[in-house]
Amino acid sequence: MSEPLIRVTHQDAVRTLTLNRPQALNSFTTQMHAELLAALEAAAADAEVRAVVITGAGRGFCAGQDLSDPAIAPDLTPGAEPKDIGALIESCYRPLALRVRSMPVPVIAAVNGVAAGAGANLALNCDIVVAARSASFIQAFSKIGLVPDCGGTWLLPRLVGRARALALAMTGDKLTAEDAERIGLIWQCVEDASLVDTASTLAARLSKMPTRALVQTRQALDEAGGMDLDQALQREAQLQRELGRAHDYLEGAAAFLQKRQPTFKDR
Ligand code: T3D
Repeated sequence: MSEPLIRVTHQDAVRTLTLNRPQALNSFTTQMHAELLAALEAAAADAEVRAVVITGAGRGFCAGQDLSDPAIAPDLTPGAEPKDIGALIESCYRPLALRVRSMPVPVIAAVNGVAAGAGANLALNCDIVVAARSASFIQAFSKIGLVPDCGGTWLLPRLVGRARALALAMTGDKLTAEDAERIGLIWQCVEDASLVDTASTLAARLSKMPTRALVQTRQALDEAGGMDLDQALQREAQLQRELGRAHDYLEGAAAFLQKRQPTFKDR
């Protein structure tokens, strides 16, 4: 039997999904897309899962689209009809970015090596990005005549501002993990040997927190980008009204007052 392109492991309430095409730096084929989406759907549907970690096998995190995939690679025969890359984005990268961004649990990217093109933006769609010091981020699209996809045009200016977003996207230069942390593209750069431990400790910690509130925090932050202050304040009131009636708030407040550890369960 052939190796799965997404390795799925589970420890306590944490589901880890490992991109598994190390020989091609875990670049995306349509099969890997299908397996990753299915693994994310399964994690979303499983009430036992309270945090997800996405990482890569081997020396890379993900080098974006597999440019040699016959379904996508340009046909170099003179006069050949160009392939419809937009259709690939619609059928694979758009569902992937939307799925990661709407997961009902926190999602951590543990970036173990180079993250290029859509691979970089897969990581940036995650809620918290931790990267090994030897990892790097490359908006490789401009080098092959494309624009950032997998949400890159939306994510980059929000994360690092228009000036840095444009420079990263136009030059396609490699950004080290250390610099990615410095400019606020990612949360944390750690020593290579500490990556797995840092990501799993963080995921375990988040898995014990009030999941619904964490996920609504992500949604509120994303929505607030398109709102004025008063709209954001109204949305906050609406969310607090809903969360204030839920188990986790009552448990969290009671545990604080009773000086004990809370047990959260809303998802
Ligand atoms: O159709 C479309 O393009 C639409 C989709 C768009 C979404 C996108 O993601 S566009 C961006 C696609 N990605 C890239 O352009 C990145 C291409 N890769 C690289 O520039 C370099 O590989 C890296 C900078 C990421 C890493 O460089 P390095 O020197 O560490 O490794 P390498 O030797 O280049 O790669 C190792 C192997 O992985 C190599 O195979 P080999 O020679 O050992 O058999 C290489 O060909 C393969 N590989 C790396 N990236 C890809 C890939 N194979 C297919 N597709 C890749 N994207």
